[in-house]
Amino acid sequence: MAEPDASVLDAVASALREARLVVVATGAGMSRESGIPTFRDALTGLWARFDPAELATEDAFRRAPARVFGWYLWRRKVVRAAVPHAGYDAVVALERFVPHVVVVTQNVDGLHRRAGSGRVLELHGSLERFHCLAARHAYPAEAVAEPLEDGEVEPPACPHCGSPIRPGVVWFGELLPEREVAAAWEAAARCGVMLVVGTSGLVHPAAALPRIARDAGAMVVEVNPEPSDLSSLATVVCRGPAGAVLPALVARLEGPA
Ligand code: BJW
Repeated sequence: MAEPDASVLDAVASALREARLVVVATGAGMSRESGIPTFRDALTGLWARFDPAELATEDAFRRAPARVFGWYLWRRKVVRAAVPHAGYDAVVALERFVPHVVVVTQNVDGLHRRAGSGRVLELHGSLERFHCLAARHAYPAEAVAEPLEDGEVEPPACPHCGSPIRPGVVWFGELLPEREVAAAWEAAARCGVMLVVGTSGLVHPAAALPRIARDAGAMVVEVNPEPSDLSSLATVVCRGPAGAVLPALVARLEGPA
């Protein structure tokens, strides 16, 4: 896919140069060029007959714990084998040009941290954290071994209360982590530019962040090869993949103003 017009990229680069705080709000499309399927891509292989939206709930886990737990361990394996692409490096590089950069991600893959971003707020948890279903007792990730084969995996029992261990992610109907939400909402209300990268904008409350930024006067820039639910409220739309658009923006910041 071609890059957006040079004039669009120039306008965004110039707003980035002026901003004191930039929020980079990312979704699953951010990781696609690292080989991680988006949440709404159809699953392949062993998991092709399942709908992710129907696996990512407490009800699904209660009904079929081994299926849901096995699916998350398979995804953890895919993520562990993935390497952050050039768009991730560009987000890290932004920190050289903007006094404050906050990454607010819906992703559970940890790629922003692995790439080296300094301030990352994970709104939907992480594939590398676990806790028990009943009491949320933390369970060490290193105690959850990679299974020899992909497929169903019985979750271990909590050593404190015997309840099954579940992934430390936020399922539908669950509250997002309070501290991350407070920090993300504050950053959205104060930023000069928000880059909204690779999200369909379907899932709340994360989908509200661009509107908060826009209402507070920020430039909201959508980076996505396809239109999304957020396109109409974006100030500027960069139609293209994260791995091309974000490095192109940083290249402009590196050049003469
Ligand atoms: C590229 C690209 C490339 C491709 N470069 N881009 C208000 C209105 C309506 C409903 C609600 C509402 N408030 C709350 C709700 C209910 C619900 C909700 O939002 N439902 C909607 C589906 C309608 N929300 C919740 O339940 C939330 N909790 C909550 O609100 O608590 C309070 C409450 C409690 C009880 C009752 C009611 C309220 C929790 C939401 C948790 C979401 N969790 C998941 C799973 C996490 C664990 C896991 O990964 O398994 O998070 S769902 C899933 O969707 C995952 C994602 O983080 C999230 C967002 O998906 P995302 O990132 O946008 O990905 P995709 O796949 O949708 O889009 C990819 C995009 O990338 C596309 O646009 C592509 O074009 C693009 N792309 N290649 C750039 N190379």
